[in-house]
Amino acid sequence: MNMIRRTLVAAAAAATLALPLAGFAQDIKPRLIRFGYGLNEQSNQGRAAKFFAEQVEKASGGKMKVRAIGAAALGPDVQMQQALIGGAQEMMVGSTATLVGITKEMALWDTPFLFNNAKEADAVLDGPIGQKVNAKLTEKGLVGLAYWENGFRNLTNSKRPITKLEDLNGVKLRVMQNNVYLDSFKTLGANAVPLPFSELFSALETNTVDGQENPYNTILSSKFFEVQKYLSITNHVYSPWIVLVSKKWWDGLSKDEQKVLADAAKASRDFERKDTREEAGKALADLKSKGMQINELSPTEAGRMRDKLTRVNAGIGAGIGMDLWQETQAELVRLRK
Ligand code: TK8
Repeated sequence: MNMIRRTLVAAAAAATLALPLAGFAQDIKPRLIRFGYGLNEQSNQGRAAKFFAEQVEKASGGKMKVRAIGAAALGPDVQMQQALIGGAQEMMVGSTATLVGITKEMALWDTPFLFNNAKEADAVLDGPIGQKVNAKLTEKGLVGLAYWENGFRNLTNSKRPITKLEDLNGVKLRVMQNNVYLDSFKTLGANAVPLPFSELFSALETNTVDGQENPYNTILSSKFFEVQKYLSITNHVYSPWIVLVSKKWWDGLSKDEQKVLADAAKASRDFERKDTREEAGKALADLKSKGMQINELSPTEAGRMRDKLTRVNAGIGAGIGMDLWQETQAELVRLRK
């Protein structure tokens, strides 16, 4: 071997050793990941999707590229879930509530007043119970990477402030496509109508429905204040989002590629929860300044609503299995000590 050749071989070997991303597809083309979501780019969901994309790009040295596509341009939650299962789309983030038709255990998170605060939600979602529920997705062709915060949900409508249970009578209220929500609001006396989120603004605008329920952040970012006069603070349920991957596609990734996505999902979860909570802390004042009339239910009325809603709990327990239900109740008791 002559001198030049030896130097070249050594240099090539050094370059290979220095390559930190040896487990990545060495094609010229980066892996393209379509990451769909339902809210707009200016929402907390949009900001976190962008953060996730940046993390993946950085950690993979540009070998994996996330195209975050918002405003349900790839379809509403339910449609994207099917695209992931079939392998036609790689990733998404959406409400756990819209997943219940696929994985019944997800209905646990729809239990009215399950969590008293975000700290409890984080502990249960990120702990063994959250993992157990998440793991159920794999039998259905989905991989869940992290729970993000959608948030505590509150009621808005165009008819009247909801100051007591009876005020909900006959209010045509959009709910997510989920039986627990449907039962809950029927139980409260509303005329509950399931609709995908992507159809909600126009349904409110055209008075097809009178009201809806979502966290402050969404009421703000989706400009529901333009078509809703009254916001009644109920905090009736804590709603998580979940970052999902197509299992069909995931199974074809290298271990290193899977790790990049899993790590980025965790980092985006921490970013998202912090960002969401900061925004929620200011949102009420923002919504007021946009002209919304805001009221808080009196403790007595909140209690009446709570009592009525706990009646749907038996159905949730039966649906998800009593073991999971009791384990969750026990964990909450432990956390509250
Ligand atoms: C966004 C939805 C939304 C949810 C809803 O795709 O549908 O009301 O709160 O966040 O998942």
